[in-house]
Amino acid sequence: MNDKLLTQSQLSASLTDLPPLGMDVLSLVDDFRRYYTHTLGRDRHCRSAHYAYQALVLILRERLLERWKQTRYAYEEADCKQAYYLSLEFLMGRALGNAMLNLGLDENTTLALQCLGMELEELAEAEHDAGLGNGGLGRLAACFLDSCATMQLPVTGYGIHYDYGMFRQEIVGGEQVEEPDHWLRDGNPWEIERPEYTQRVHFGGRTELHRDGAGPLTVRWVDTSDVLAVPYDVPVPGYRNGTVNTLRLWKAAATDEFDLGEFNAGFYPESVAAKNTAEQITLVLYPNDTSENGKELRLRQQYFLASASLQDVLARWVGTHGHDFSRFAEKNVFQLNDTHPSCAVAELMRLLMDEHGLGWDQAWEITSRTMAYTNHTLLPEALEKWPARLFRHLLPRLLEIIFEINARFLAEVARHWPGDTGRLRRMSVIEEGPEPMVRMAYLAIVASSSVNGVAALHSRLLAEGLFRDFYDLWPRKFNNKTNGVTPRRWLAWCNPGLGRLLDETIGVGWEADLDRLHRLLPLVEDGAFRERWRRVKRANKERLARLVAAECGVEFDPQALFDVQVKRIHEYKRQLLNVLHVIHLYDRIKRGDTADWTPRCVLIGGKAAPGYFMAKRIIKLINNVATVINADPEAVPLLKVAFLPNYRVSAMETIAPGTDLSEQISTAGKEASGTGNMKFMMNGAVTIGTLDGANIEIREEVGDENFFLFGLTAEQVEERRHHYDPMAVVAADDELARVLRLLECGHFNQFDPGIFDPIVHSITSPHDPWLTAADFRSYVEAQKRAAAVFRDVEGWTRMSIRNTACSGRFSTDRTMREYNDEIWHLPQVPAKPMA
Ligand code: 26Q
Repeated sequence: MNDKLLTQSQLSASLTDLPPLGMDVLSLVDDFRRYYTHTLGRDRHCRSAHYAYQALVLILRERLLERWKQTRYAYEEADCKQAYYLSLEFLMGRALGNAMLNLGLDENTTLALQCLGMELEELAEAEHDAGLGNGGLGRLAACFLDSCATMQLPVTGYGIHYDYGMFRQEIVGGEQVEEPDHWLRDGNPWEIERPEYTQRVHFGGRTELHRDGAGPLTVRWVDTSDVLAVPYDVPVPGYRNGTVNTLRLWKAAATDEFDLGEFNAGFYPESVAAKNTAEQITLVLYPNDTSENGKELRLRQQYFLASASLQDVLARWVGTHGHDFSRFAEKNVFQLNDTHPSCAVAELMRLLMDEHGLGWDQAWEITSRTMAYTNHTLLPEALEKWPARLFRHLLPRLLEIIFEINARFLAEVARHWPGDTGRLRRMSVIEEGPEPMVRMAYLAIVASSSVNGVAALHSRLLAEGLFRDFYDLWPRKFNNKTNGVTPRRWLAWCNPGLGRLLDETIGVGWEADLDRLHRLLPLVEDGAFRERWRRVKRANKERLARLVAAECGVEFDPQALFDVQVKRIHEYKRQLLNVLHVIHLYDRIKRGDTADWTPRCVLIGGKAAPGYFMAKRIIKLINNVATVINADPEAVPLLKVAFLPNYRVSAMETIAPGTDLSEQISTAGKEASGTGNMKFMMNGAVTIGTLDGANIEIREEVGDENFFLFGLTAEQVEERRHHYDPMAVVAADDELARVLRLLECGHFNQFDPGIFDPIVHSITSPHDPWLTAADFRSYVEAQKRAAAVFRDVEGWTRMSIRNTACSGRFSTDRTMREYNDEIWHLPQVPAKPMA
């Protein structure tokens, strides 16, 4: 027999079955040199960190790829249920450190680089953040993916491959200037284009009824303008477990079909221009963190994501199960990250009925069993609504389906509450009026088997307030899933000093079992341990001070209290309250009221939506106040203020470990959860905060003696609104009156008279929705308590340790366990072992 030749199946196996790559230092050094010289073509004259970064990525990438394949094989063979996380945002940040850490290569790559005479930190800085998100919601999606891979859950993220992510913020003359974020300028070595899985997405056109012989009446969506969706896959490694899950990002591409009519008529430019319209869909992320109503391009993005992702899942289903959909709902679940991808509800109905021939009832059964919706906001004005007119123009078939869903839903409401027309009007998916609107949250609720909020208070307020009617109808749909953050990025990677201390004291393994941090509690009373804790914090504060010096040109003294508020700039988050306190401290310094002073460095950072006037004016105020205070020799030893430009994921990796006091000061009842609060806590910061969002649960975990609480409760806020009189508050509080006078008299805007008048007006208006003045006094008192404890070095260290020790609950591993136990019901599937 011809034993030299390989059979076809041996050949195809030998094509993809390779011996595992080495994970030892020598293999890494060898591979690095080969990539650097032979793949990237660099030599000893090259001094740029960029190519060294590229070589390092190639090393990690191939080690990810081999595990990625083993994970796919495992999911295929198990033929198990899978979940799909649909999100317009995945705020991934940098991938290098995460890949090193999760592959278990962090020590060996550091050693390999040392052998080659290079510094990891310098290479890591060469990576652009993947800023494909606005803030909390997008970063939450990224943390979820990390935890799902770590828990070996078959979960795929579906998102958009934006050419431009979140804008880069520059501060010019104290004001925000937005610059485009061309994060793909140097290419993205982490992604893999998979044109073989391209999907086609329809827009526009009209619908037609059709009957084939004696068959059922069917609908055709015709005369559409189509756009191709090309997937780019990003690997999502689990923590040292051989699993690599997938984030699939869709990029829009024009179909190659020219508009022949226009082309032949001699309108060549017009026919080519269509290409631009198609590719615009994934050009740029919308930089608003609340809904911006009515923008057609945004609705195109949303439908593009929903349609491409669902077609992808259905194509895989048909590929393995044929056209039998009877078990589809047992095997698939879609988690909607807010209403942004909620077109998916109507799109799944359309695909099942119009493309796969199912009847309404079977399609509805599948849709309503597979959809689950997460809400991230309590602000009624932030609930997404789209004009029905726009829907009809862009997605005519979807609007028909939405009307039918609504008609059947309202019939159910009418059966439940006969004659209650007020309720029908309130609950309708279509808001009636001169411009009828589609209420996306209601569509998502009606079609989902689960509706969840993101912190206990938030979920309760959804049921009692915003979605009350729906809760009355379907109480069992509603549930809470308190957010978390991944302890791999937000502790192990960003705070290696603390990580080492943990390994040496509570033992290894806390990264994937964060409740073990409780083992720190007995060490609180160990003086030598507290000293080691302080040394770690001190080094992290020095690192943060270097960042602030480099980015803001302000010197922070690491001995001082580092008081930090970083998040999107929004009135409800009350950066203004923080500034009022800073001005009050400055006023005390100028009055000589500085006995028992705690020196303090206040850092504020965050982006404002480009069209949000008040948020931008608040940024200007922070910068002006910083300029005045930092230039005053009397203030300098006691108080420093800096605004950090371009706050982003990679900046937070330096900020959280170096923070003493975490500012979580939103008006109670407005912040759905918050997740920055958890990152700070994990890294040993103490929180000053209101009873809002997850702050409540943070305080429950750590105990009220280790949390600086202030302010009205959510209930008190709602009650107070009815008779709110901020001028009376000011009249009764001389220190607040003095702060407002400093603002009014132009002390911080000598050259721009009047620019802060809108801010003074908002604080003193009886209609101020954020009740800033109402919480001023109790905030100042809480700040005084914090300052006093900080002077008691041992007392503060105890609080700091207790905060880390009690942060285990805020790991997204816990959050994902709850999603899985109560909503998804996925098996844990380990990757196939490597040969
Ligand atoms: C919608 C339509 C059109 C344009 C933009 C948008 C849009 C985009 C982003 C609306 C909202 C967002 C982002 C919201 C967000 O980040 N919410 C935060 O979610 C976190 C994770 O659950 C919570 O911790 C925060 O409390 C919540 O504010």
